[in-house]
Amino acid sequence: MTSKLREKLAERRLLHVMAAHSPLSAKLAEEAGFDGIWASGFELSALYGMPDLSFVSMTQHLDMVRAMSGSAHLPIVADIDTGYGNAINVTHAIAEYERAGAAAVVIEDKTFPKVSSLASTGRQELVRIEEFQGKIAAALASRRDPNFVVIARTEALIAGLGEAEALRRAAAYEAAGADMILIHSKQKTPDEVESFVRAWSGDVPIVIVPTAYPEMNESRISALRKIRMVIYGNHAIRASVTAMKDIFTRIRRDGGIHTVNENIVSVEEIFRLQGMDRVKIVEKQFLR
Ligand code: SPV
Ligand code: MG
Repeated sequence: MTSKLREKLAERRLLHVMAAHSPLSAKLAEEAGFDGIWASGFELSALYGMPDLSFVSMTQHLDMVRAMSGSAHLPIVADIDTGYGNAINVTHAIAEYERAGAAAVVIEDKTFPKVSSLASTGRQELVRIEEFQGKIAAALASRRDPNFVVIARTEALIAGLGEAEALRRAAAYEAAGADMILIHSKQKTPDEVESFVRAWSGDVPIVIVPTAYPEMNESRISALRKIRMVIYGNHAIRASVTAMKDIFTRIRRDGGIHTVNENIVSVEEIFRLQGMDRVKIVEKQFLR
């Protein structure tokens, strides 16, 4: 999958990466035609009913990456937050994520434990630039496959440090060897990110997560020419919650499942997603 992601990146078009929190959601993203899976820390935290505050452990996240890579055929971009510690911890994390089947990692320049970037209030502290360069260098030195992509994410705009600091950090992370730069923003309009992208004079391409500024659609992203990956950061878990809330409420309101049956997928569709057709073949072959 690492070479598949590199091949897609070499096409020099915008790659569309959808968040997933389970093998099932990863499979649905694949069927919908996305280029990759975002193994989102936010989504997995929400799946466990927990805030995105480094509560989910590396082992829990790795288990999910492993499960998703076993069932979907798309490259996985793993959200490894701050790298689970310092540069030494990063060397361990990279080896583990590569082994688990990830094609790329995104590592962010916040302090551990992190606070969800999208939280309206909260501590958003960054580590020193040199320290984060050390983490990037550690990630590059520990990957066994040179095609494994290391994406450096700066939270300078999230931390309110302004565009100049964001550009300074992005340039420093490129100098440390990052393959791509993720610039994150939680402003309600695309202005902040568009301005950063226009000012970016580095050689490596940019990744964005436009959750907070949804009017930044794909034609607007492509017009900037420097963004090579858009991550839809939490739309799998939000879509699931929307659907479950609706159906659960209607079942309680209507006193049964009779009114919702037409609005949810059939059991046969779930059988299909579970791969029950394969089970039938194996049954015929081996059950004697
Ligand atoms: C995630 O999906 O876990 C992310 C993106 O890191 S965000 O929640 O917007 O920070
Ligand atoms: Mg995250």
